[in-house]
Amino acid sequence: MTLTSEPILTSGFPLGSSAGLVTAFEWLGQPYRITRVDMLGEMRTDAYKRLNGRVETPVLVTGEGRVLTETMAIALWLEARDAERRISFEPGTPEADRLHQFVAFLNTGFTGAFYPMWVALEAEDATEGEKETLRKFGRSFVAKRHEQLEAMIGDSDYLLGNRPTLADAVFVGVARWTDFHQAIEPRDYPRILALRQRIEADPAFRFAVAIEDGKPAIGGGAMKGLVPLEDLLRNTSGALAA
Ligand SMILES: N[C@@H](CCC(=O)N[C@@H](CS)C(=O)NCC(=O)O)C(=O)O
Repeated sequence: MTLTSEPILTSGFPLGSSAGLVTAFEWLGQPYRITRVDMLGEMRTDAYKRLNGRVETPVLVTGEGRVLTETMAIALWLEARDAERRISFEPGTPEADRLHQFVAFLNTGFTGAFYPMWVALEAEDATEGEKETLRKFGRSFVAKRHEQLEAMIGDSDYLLGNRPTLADAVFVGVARWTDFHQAIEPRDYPRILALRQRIEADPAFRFAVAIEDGKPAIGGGAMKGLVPLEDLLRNTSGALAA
């Protein structure tokens, strides 16, 4: 297999935040491919470490074969290609500034709040007491960021008006972690809950989850096929990100 001119996005499973960016690609509607990455297994290999030295998903390989990591960088890459402004706003406008503000908050404070809970889950050497401390702090961080996000949400259907944008995509990839960790009571944050329910019912997100789960899925037609990780790694050695 050789890499095509279509960009390739990794979809990390289980429960990768990258499902948000897959959702964004679906909403954008431009051709792309997906490489599924088992974050508990094949992501830990030396070959993957050469793709992303921080051993994380998401990773985007552009049509030119450049490797781009970090959710925010990939979101801005999508914005730059969204000439029809389906999921973003004209750069330089107040709406675009606000979109960046939401994406930054979601990708830093909101996403980061869950990290103690992931650490508690994965820390093999931690005592039960240490894990409980991590979970306790995690729950309070997640609750604080939920309160803040709840206050940021207005009366519109989506974060920035009545159509979904990159901000909604970044949100939906992460917001579901509350269920897995049972970090907060979702009904305490009715605007966030309504937003989640709206986007989680969207065919684009349902497609992203089906791909994550390894189920057959078609999507809106922009996704042109799956690329095995070994092919992606073979074809990107020599074009790696920092
Ligand atoms: N700063 C990175 C963080 C990405 C991130 O946290 N990825 C998680 C999955 S959603 C990951 O790969 N974690 C690796 C691990 O759990 O070991 C970004 O925004 O893209």
